Parts: sequence; C-alpha cells; structure tokens
Amino acid sequence: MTAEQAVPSAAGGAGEEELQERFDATIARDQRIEPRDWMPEGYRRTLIRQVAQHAHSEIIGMQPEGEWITRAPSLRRKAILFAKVQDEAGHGLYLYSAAETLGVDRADLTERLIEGRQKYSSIFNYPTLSFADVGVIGWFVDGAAICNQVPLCRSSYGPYARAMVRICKEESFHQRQGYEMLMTMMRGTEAQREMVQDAVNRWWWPSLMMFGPPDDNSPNSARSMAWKIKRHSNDELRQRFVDMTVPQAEKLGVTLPDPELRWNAERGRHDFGTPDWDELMRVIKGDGPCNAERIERRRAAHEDGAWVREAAVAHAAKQSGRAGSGAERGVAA
Ligand code: BYC
Repeated sequence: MTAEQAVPSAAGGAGEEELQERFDATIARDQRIEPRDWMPEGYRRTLIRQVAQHAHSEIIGMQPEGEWITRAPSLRRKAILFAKVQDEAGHGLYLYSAAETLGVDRADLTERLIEGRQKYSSIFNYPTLSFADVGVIGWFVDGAAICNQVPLCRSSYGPYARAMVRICKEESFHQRQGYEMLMTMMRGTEAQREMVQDAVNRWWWPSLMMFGPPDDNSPNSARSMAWKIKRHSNDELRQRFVDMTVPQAEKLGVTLPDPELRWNAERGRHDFGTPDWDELMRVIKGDGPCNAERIERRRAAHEDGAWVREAAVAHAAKQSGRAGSGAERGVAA
C-alpha cells in the first residue's frame, strides 16, 4: 500500500457536509472516531504525523539506553534495562499498528524516518554519558512521557487512545525503576551522587523541551485540541511535569538546574525558567548532538533486518498456500 492511501469509509451514501456534521457531533460527545468512520483529511493527516512520530520516538528511544545494556553494573540492572528497552520496541509496534489503521504502511513510515522526512522526539538526540543517565531517563523522560501520554488515553482516535493505555502502564513502571535506581545511587558513594547530579543537570532542560514549543509558537496545537487529539497544551503539560518532579527531586536529594525555579503560592504552581527554544529548533531540524548517529544506526538496523522481512513474507506465502490447498481438500488449516 502506498502512503496515506485512503481507507474505505462507511459513508453510507451521505454527502460531505452530513459526514462532517456526524464527525463533529462524535467529537463533541467525547466519543471515539474509529478507522472505518469518515474523517476529514486534515484529521487523518494530523494523526498520521503524530502517531508516526510517536512510534519513531519509541524505536529511536531504544538507542540511548540500549548502549548501556552490555555495561550495566550487575545482572539485575542488566535484566531490568533489557526489559525496559524491549518494552519500548513493543510501544513502537503498537503505534505503527495504530498508524496503519489510518491507511499508511509501516515500511513507508520507516523510509520517511530514515530519509529525514518525519520527526522523532528531540530528547533522543542527547548522549548517555554515564550509567546514571539511564536512571535519569527513566525518571525524567518516562515521567514526561506519562504527563504527555496519560491524557492521550482519552484522545479522540480509538486505536491511538487504546494503544496509549498499555503504554502508559509500562511507562509508569519505567519511571519507578529509574527513580529506584537513582535512590540506590544516592545512598552510595560521593562519586555516585555526583554522577546522578551531573545527569540531572544535562537532562533537565532537554526533558522540558520534550513537551514541544511554547503555546504561542505551537502551530498544530489549536487544531489538534479542537479535534481532541491533544487534550492539553504543551505549556500546561510542561507545568504539570515540573510540579510533579520538584518534590521527587527534593526527596532524592538532587538540585534541578534552574535558578528561577520556585513555588508560587498565588498560582499554586511552580515558576520556572525558559528553556532554550533555539536549541530545541536546532535539534528538531537535525542539528542535535546525536541526530546523525541515531538515524545512521536506525538505517543500519533496517538494512540488516531485510533478510528477516523477506523470510517472514516467504513464510506467510507458504503458510497461506498450505491453508489454501488444505481448504480445497476440506481439511482444517
Ligand atoms: N521533538 O505545533 P507543535 C517516549 C515538532 S517516546 C521533536 O507543538 P504538536 C520514550 C512538532 O512535531 C515519547 N519534534 O506540534 C521512548 C511540529 O512539527 P511538524 C514521544 C517536536 O504535534 C523511549 C513542530 O515541532 N512522545 O516516551 O501539536 C524511552 C511544532 O510543534 C517536538 C510523543 O510522541 C519535540 N520534542 O505537539 C523513554 C507524544 N516538539 O510535525 C521514553 C505524542 C514539537 O508540524 N506527541 N515538535 O513538522 C505529542 O504529544 C505532540 O506531537 C507534541 C508536539 C507535544 C510532541
């Protein structure tokens, strides 16, 4: 199938205007749009963009932590990290499946990623310099993912929302394992505590950038929120993340690297400094510390896996041939 090939809709002979009205009413009632329902092309395109980027982020997101699997300090930590990275592969697969219900092909989406025509989260373009980074990714990056993705469980597109339910459960577990690992390191030696603080210093601002540009510079937000694909604005979710993380940092005994960070009793929320939005734009455009390396690795994995895909297709063809001849003979396949 080619990219964005239209999926047949159950229009039932209704005109465009009536279909649009039904769609709007479904959204207004907070009900789900399902793959066979008619949907405006803009809605479909927005979802393909977001769900594909999300899937790519999960798959590319395996790399920064995956680099530490062979260097984890104990068998227990290795097993935990292995399982976490494997979960991320699973998330990518659910999300590619959700994207396919919109009439795109996963192989095509992968091509678009490798050719730089589709994005993935900026956060995965930063290097993991020490094992403490693995813990901080669990705490910050999975923590940010939870803030961003729990509302997506109520997203208006059924397959995306349902994929999010399981993903969020697993992300919560990931966040706790990261935090538990950091707790262990903070109870260790002075050198371990310094490693944790150094990782916190490097990952804090990029984690705030995961939520996207500020609301007044977020071209897609208004439309996506009207369609209830996104339920909250980028700034609102960023604020929730800060409010959630500050007490956790205090308990852990680390300092978040923002001199402007303080409780604002009037707002009942934390005030905090401004991320470097130029840096976010540079990283999104491909000029982050690890962009080239991440895409190169993804390309190599894709090329190395070609024989597996060919074998799977050949196996499926053989099986369906057998099933066909079995059925002709009246034998259960
Ligand atoms: N990085 O109008 P805006 C994970 C782009 S993986 C890169 O606000 P929107 C995990 C944006 O795409 C979690 N690009 O856009 C995995 C748009 O460009 P296009 C990944 C970004 O869509 C492994 C332009 O900037 N999470 O959790 O309304 C280990 C303008 O932005 C970024 C998701 O994918 C960025 N940070 O809002 C551990 C969540 N920010 O497409 C953990 C689902 C913005 O117009 N996605 N851009 O060319 C979303 O919620 C939304 O798409 C965003 C952006 C909040 C990210």
